[in-house]
Amino acid sequence: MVPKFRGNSEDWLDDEKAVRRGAKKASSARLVTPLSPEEANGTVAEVFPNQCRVRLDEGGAKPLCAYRRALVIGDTQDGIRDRTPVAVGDRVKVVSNSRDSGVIEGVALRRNFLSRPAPGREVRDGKQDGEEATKFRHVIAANIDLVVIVASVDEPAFSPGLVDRFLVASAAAGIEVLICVSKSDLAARVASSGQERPWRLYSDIGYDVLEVSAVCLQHIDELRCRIRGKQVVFCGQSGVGKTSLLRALLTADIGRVNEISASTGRGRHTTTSAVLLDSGWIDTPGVREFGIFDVLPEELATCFPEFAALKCAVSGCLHLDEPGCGATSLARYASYRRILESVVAGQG
Ligand SMILES: Nc1nc2c(ncn2[C@@H]2O[C@H](COP(=O)(O)OP(=O)(O)OP(=O)(O)O)[C@@H](O)[C@H]2O)c(=O)[nH]1
Ligand SMILES: [Zn+2]
Repeated sequence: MVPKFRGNSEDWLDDEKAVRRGAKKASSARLVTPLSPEEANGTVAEVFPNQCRVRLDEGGAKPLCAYRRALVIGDTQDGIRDRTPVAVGDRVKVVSNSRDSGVIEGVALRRNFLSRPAPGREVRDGKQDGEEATKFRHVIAANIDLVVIVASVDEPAFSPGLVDRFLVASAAAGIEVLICVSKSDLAARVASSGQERPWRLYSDIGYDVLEVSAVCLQHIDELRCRIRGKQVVFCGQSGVGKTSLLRALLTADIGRVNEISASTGRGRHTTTSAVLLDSGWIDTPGVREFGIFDVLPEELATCFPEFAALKCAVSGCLHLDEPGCGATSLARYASYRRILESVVAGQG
C-alpha cells in the first residue's frame, strides 16, 4: 500500500538504485555505528536528493555534502527505510574538501525526531512470505527541543484534524509542543461571522497555545523569548504563515533579516524543503495532510492527554465501540476515531 503522502515537493526517495538493489545489501550498509555527539562537527541544514547542506560548528561555512558509501539508504533493523540518510537537525561529522563541499563521514545518534510516512511502495525484495514489507519513513527534523504547530485563524481556516495529527506525532516522539494560532489579526473577522474560536479547546485541554500575527506582531516578542536558543521546528498546513512568522521573529535580530530569502532563493514564496536557519529554527514545507508513522493502535490514546483520566469499563479499551467506554463524550473523540481508523488500516 502506498503510504498517505501528498501535498508538497518532497515526494522523492534517496538513492533509488540502492532501493532496487534490494534490502539485504542495503541493510548491512545501514548498520553503521552512530557517532557519539562529541565527534560531530556540524548540523544538517537542508537535504537534497543524494546530498545535503551542513552548517559547520566552526566558522559557519555551509558546504554541500555527499554521503560516505556506507551511509547509503537501507532498512534499519526494524524494517523501516528512511527516505534520506540524514534529516535536517542531524548532528554529523563532515570532512571538507573545500569551503563549499565535503563528505559526511558519520551521523550521531538522534535524541529524538519528528517523522511521517514517506512516499514509496512496499519493498519485498529479499523478504520471505509473511515477513512484513519495508515501511518508508520521512524524518522531518531531528534533535528537536520544541515543535511549533502553526494553524491559522483563517485563510486557510483553522484545521483541528491536522493540529491533532501533529500533536500525536510530537507526543509519540516525546517532543514538547506549542500551538501557534497564526494570523490573529483576522480573529475579529472570524468572530464577527459568528464562528467560535476552535483553538480554545486546546488550551482547555492543557496545551500551550499562543495567538500570533506576523502582520500586527501580536505576541511575536513573547514567542521569540520562548524559542531563543532552542532547535525548533515550525510545522503546519500550507499557507498558514510559517515563513512569515519566522521572518517576523528574525527581523529584530540584526543581520538575519535576509536569512530566509538567502537560503530558499529569491522570488520563491512557498517553502519546498525543510531548512534549518542560523537561529536554530526550522521552516518546513506546508502540508495538506499528515500521516502518522509507527504508532500502534493501542498507543494512540496516550497521545491524547485528556484520555489519561478515563475509567472505561473494559481494561485496555481502544475507545472504539466497547461497552462502558468513557471516551465518547470527549471533544476530540471523533478526531481520535479518525486517526485510529487510519492507523489500523495501515495508512497512518
Ligand atoms: N492576515 C495575515 N496574513 C498573513 C500573516 N502571516 C502570513 N500571512 C499571509 O499568508 C500567506 C502565506 O504565508 P506564508 O508565510 O508563505 O505561509 P507558509 O505557511 O510559510 O506557507 P508554505 O510555505 O506554503 O507552507 C501570505 O500571503 C502571507 O502574506 C498574518 O499574520 N496575518
Ligand atoms: Zn474507552
